[in-house]
Amino acid sequence: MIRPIPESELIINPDGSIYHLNLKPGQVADSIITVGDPERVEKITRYFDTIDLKAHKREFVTHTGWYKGKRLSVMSTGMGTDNIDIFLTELDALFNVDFSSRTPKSKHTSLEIVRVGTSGSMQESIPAGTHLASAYGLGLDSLMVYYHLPQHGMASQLAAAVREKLGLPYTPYCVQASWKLLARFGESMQKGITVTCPGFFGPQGRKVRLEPAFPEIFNLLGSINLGEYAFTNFEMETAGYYALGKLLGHEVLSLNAIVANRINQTFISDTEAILDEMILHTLEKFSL
Ligand code: R1P
Ligand code: URA
Repeated sequence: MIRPIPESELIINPDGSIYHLNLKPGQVADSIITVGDPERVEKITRYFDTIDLKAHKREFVTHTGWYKGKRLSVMSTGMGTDNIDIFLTELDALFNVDFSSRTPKSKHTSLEIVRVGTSGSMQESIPAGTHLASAYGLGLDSLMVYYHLPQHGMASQLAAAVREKLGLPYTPYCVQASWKLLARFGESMQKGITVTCPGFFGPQGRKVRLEPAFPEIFNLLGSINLGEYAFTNFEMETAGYYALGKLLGHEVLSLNAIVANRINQTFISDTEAILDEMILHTLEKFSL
């Protein structure tokens, strides 16, 4: 007999909802748009025909409803891969764990998850205003130290090249996007390797009052030339999504609205307009 997952490991609230996401099985669609900013959820679901469920707890806001005949959920995660650990583990449990027996279900449900987020470009040729689909996510954060992520092929070569270029004391992790979702949602977009950082300032080479340890990080990464894709942009979640998504058996793609260009030090004034275009594109592709 399979041992139930103990109460301390999979925490279910008294009302039957999962601990952080505050959701019960059945309340989330198997096609999901994710965002960092909780206020962006409503900016997406205002286009829905109906919204059947709204829930929130902490930074995790969820709306589930219908867009042109397609059942979708839109969920916010807050910032950083530590949040993605909580988000993807609990989201997966809602589908793949039987809450009454507290055991994994024998039939696996694979989700389609598309992140719609903002990002900064590290290539002069990719200006603010660009829509970019992440072909790979390279994580400079430590989340994957705590899981068993197999690393091979191009992804492991990219991770080794970054370690060498920056002289890091550890090897980053690198994971490919869902090729299926990349073809479907990213076909018309710029593609590249997204570098996921454990912070917005120092880890992305930004100086406000403190001197970053790698002030040239965007030039160093931007100059690595290996394979089909260049290192193109910084953000804070993609690699965590790709790595945990792969381990949990889900299709994941990260779409980035480039709001800053780090080389020519520009920031787009109307971030809402470029995000809105990406939102409408994503909704349309889901509805086809
Ligand atoms: C930093 O400003 C935040 O913006 C990006 C980063 O990944 C980080 O979460 O994504 P979102 O716009 O989705 O939050
Ligand atoms: N989000 C990031 O993490 N970095 C940027 O430069 C812009 C958005």
